[in-house]
Amino acid sequence: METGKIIFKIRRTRKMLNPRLEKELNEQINAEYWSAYLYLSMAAYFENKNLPGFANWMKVQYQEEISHVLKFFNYVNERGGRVLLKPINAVKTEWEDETEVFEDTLIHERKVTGLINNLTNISLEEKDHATHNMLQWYVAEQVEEESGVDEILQQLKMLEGNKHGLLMLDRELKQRTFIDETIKQ
Ligand code: OFO
Repeated sequence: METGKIIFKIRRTRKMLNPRLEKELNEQINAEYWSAYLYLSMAAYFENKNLPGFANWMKVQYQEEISHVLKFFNYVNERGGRVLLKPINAVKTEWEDETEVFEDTLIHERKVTGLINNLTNISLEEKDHATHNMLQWYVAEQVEEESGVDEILQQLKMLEGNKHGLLMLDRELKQRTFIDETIKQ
């Protein structure tokens, strides 16, 4: 048998990922990429407003989303599935103020939580316990995402546009650094 045919046969027999989940996981890779793109757009907005701390926070958020993409990417491949990248839709580029950015961020993260919960439900319906187990990392991550964003949003609301307070918060957000939480598991 020719080498190409052997590889083809091995690849076919290696496939373990449920086709419905393969499709849904590909959708989620796109959604996570869109999240990254959105946060980079928010970072650009803050850079333009001379708020380097806010911009830094969003750039770290961008890096986190890319790590979420890669975790799904690696998982699909590990299970013998096929990653098919789709186009990334355009994102918002202008906001009223810092509070509106974080309101949008919280709305977005709640939406992502819904997507993760939906994927988890599908993994249970399809009795795919490996995918269900992998998704638990994202379930926990979404709790952290929502609570971290909400904390900043509440602080912004308390400031009510106070410039000094805003600069203090900017200094605090500058401290955030990227830690790849996906490799801890
Ligand atoms: Fe990937 O957690 Fe935010 O979107």
